[in-house]
Amino acid sequence: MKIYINGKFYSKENATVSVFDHGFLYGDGAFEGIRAYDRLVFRLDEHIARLYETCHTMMIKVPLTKKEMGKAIVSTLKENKIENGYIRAIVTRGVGDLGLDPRKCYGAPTVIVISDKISLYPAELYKKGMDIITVPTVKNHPEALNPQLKSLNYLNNILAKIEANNAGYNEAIMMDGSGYVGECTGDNIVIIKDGKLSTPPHGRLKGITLAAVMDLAAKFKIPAEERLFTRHEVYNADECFLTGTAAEIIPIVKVDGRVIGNGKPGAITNKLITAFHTVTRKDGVKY
Ligand code: PXG
Repeated sequence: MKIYINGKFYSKENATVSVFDHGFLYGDGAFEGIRAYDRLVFRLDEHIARLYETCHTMMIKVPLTKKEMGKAIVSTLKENKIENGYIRAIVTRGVGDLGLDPRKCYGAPTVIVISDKISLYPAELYKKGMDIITVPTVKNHPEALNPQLKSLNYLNNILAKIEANNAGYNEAIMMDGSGYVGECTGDNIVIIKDGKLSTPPHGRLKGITLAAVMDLAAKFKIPAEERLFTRHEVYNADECFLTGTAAEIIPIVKVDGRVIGNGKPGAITNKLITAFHTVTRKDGVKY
């Protein structure tokens, strides 16, 4: 495996950063998870735009243009001969001293691109559907940490994941501070009731997979809305699924012990999954 760091490729063993890098010391950095299917990078421009927006708010000046970042991502895929896989692009504040003051980071931001193969959940769950729970850890208040910031600091989500894992589950639904459904630890959530899709309007990452699913829903003339909903509505939905670059689309068949619909992945969910598989192998940046 070859890993891109600041314009050069390193073997996995030699791909290291300084312990003084603020990405390591404080989670002071940004990242993106991206997927490639049959040598097509899915929604590359959207991922790069989101990475640069996070860096802009964090006041990290990415030392590459967006075009150069796209080239770095594609060259990492080529270097590793990956035709179908996952890409992690990371930009950190760079090397500084032991204080958190970003002005003390004297080096340029660190840019890292890793490409590998991952499947987030066991393969059979994509067919059977997954059983998940809600957890006590609520999402960070959006005015404390905006959910659009895909920063290297994922502790809020990791704590929720630990709660799910401790209870014997793979994934957790996190509520927002008002008790409405927010999102999962690394995925957006969609419920379907009477043929209509609903996803929370705010307090969650504007997922690129979710946007692709909403485009497909529009194409199929399936009504969709962004609105607040509660746990009760999740329990009583006809169908439910999660979306994310790492997770792709995974059906949810039970939440907190309540069976969703008939306990099997629903017809609309399956239709969207099939269409998503087609679109990801058709649209994208070719390499
Ligand atoms: N919400 C959150 C909190 C995320 O981190 C998504 C939604 C889905 O967004 P996209 O744009 O990918 O459809 C994410 C992204 C993991 C992992 O290991 C998950 C993400 C990123 C990195 C790792 O579960 N999810």
